[in-house]
Amino acid sequence: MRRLKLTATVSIASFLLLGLSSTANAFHLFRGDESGGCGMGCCAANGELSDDPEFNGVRIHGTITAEVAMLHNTFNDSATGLPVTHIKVGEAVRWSWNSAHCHSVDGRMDSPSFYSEFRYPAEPPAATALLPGVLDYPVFDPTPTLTFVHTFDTPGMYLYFCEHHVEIGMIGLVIVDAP
Ligand SMILES: [Cu+2]
Repeated sequence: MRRLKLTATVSIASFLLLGLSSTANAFHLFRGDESGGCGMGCCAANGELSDDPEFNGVRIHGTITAEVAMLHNTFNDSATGLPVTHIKVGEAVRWSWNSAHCHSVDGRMDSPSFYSEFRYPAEPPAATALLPGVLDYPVFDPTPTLTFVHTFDTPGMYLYFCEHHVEIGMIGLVIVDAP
């Protein structure tokens, strides 16, 4: 009887954990393909991504004056602590993947537009998971291995989002002042 109870308890616990895990995977723990390729449009990448112009194989950026961390499902500007970034024309913003998960910086609804593409770090930062194998919830890692840099050359307000997490509020704003 006792054994039966124990088995039942373990089964219920496993069911709950499995349910939680698969729901979470479907929701926002998605990280593409574990083999380092692409999964559902999210591909592995490394180093610095940019859509700034290239000259002789080198990306030409403005001075990077703002840093935005991509956390669980938010954009966090290091200066404001909010998903709001304030710069001047000609300056650049650097976004960083601070965990192993899929994100994008998608500003394609504005003009001029910007887009990082949908990526996850091929060499994930050494972020520890909250409950490894059960809830691979990312803990902030200050040493990102994947970043995206974009230089803003036109004053204005630029609303952007992460295409994977937009429905749970992963939206940001860049305000670019005239010089
Ligand atoms: Cu995201």
